[in-house]
Amino acid sequence: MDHSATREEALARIAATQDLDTLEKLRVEYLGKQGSISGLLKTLGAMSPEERQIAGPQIHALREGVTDALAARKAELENAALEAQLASETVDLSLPAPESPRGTIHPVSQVMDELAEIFADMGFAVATGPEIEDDWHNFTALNIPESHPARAMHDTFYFPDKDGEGRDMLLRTHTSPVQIRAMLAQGAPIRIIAPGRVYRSDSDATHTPMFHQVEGLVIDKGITLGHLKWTLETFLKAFFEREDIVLRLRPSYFPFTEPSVEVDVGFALVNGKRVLGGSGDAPGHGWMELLGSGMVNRKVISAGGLDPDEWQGFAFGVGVDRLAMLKYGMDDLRAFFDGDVRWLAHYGFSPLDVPTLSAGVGARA
Ligand code: 2U9
Repeated sequence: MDHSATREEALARIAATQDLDTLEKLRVEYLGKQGSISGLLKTLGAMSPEERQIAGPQIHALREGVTDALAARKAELENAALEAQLASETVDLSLPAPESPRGTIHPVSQVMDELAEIFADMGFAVATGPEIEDDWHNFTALNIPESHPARAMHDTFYFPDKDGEGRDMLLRTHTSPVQIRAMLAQGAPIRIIAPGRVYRSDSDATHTPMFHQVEGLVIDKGITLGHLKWTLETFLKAFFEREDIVLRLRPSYFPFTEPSVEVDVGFALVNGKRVLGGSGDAPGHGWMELLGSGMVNRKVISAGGLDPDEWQGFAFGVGVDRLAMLKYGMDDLRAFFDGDVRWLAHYGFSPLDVPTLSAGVGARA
């Protein structure tokens, strides 16, 4: 039997299809289980060997021709669909945004970016670590043993269960365990800042159960309090964008540093508001406590796997939320964590204003 008429008709219909759905219907009509060409193939079984020898190749050639035509048309239609999509989805990058952007950068994120920028310029890398910590990294390694009153003072959130090794697990009360992990992992010398969330069970107008800290750690040979003072002075001048920032170091106590110093910054009263800058001893001026710091305790250097006779260092800690409030004039800490879009629209920063030392770290939206 001659199948050329069937073939011509099928190829013409395939060539005329304009969409993939119609093409698929044609495929089913010819090649599906109940399809006409599949039907022809089934007739081969009832034929004599002689008949089959002639009809077999003809039917298979028909099936192959239709299969190829279907595949070729499918590729054409898919290509055309892609071309149409590409043509309709072109973007003119020179057009202005249709609406002014609504999202803003939270002041805490902005200040963290400013800190990273300022400290990077002094050769500090940013280190991060887990917020769920074990008791050893958060306390013991920092010279705060089991019985130490600082454990109670830190108002720690403990988890009810111990970890697999039977250790108490907790929400870190400071970012110090990040530095312990860095010492153990990378050895000395070290120059890092560790910014991040910390948790203390404490809540009032000036304390939230979660807040943000940045701590710094330098470990090297021959490090002194002089290096500490220069670093903090350079940081605070860059951060507050004033050359007249004056520091006062006061003796203090922290378990992880020895000696320990609290750092006050001089301020002036301008229209009843505290403005940082100038000596706190001048008339109309005062001192504001801002940072804690000190030379890293020998026991903490040892806990970090280093020899305290070979390596010395300094460390400091400061609240990021506090820094943001002081620099950008917010007076209620709790608003930081309310997620109120009106507050964010007012105090947030433009995503396009990335802090740089040349353009100023604290450019406003
Ligand atoms: C290592 C060794 C020493 C980090 C330090 C302080 C002093 C400090 C407070 C500031 C305000 C916490 O956010 S706050 O309540 N921090 O006074 N932090 S020294 O000392 C370290 C850290 C890590 C390995």
